[in-house]
Amino acid sequence: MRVDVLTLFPSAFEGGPLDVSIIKRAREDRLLALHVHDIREHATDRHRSVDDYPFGGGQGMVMRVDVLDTALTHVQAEEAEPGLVVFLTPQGEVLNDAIVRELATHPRLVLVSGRYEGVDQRFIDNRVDREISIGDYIVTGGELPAMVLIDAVARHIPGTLGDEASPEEESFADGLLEHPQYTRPAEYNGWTVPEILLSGHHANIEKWKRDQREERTRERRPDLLE
Ligand code: 4FV
Repeated sequence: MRVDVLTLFPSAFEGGPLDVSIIKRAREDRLLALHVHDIREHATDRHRSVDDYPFGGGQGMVMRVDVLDTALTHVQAEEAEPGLVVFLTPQGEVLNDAIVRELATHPRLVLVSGRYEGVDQRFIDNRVDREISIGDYIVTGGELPAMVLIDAVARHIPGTLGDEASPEEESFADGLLEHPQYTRPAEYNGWTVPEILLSGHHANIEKWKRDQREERTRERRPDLLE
């Protein structure tokens, strides 16, 4: 999979969560190709401005349609096949496991990380395929949301997780939360491990895990059961 990111802060994507562990290895193994692009390189005026005051007044600044459109056209042209354009915004569909799995089926994604109050609506109306939110709260920029999306999607690229885990057997895959996990030491501070997990009785253990997942989901996320 190829992922391009359009951002005003390319350095945010260096030396961070996309440069360690599983994602780092996926990039080294050429399972994931990440290309980060500076939107400001496509500013045309002598102040290299990428934003301006909102028409109709209001607080803050808005990112310019001409700069974003030029930047996106340039990036899309780097490959024969254009990528699915995803704009990270609080106005988007809230990201969940089903959306992550759908995005992971695309050979190329082009993510747009905004800043300021937002971007000119004409860019969204004419050049964006999907608007995605990572949750109902506001962060300072679209960079972290883009990294969250890249990390979640990359886990579904065949070979990325290796035999560590399969995305099929995890929370949300079947709409249930995960069961409690335990490991050595079996004894610590008087805090004990459920006997059943030490019993070696696989059928009983699997039933316990299933019951725990259903109970937790009922208690914590009944919305998932609907
Ligand atoms: C956001 C979110 C988010 C809004 C204005 C960046 C900020 C600023 N993006 N999911 N929640 N974006 O808060 O995706 O430009």
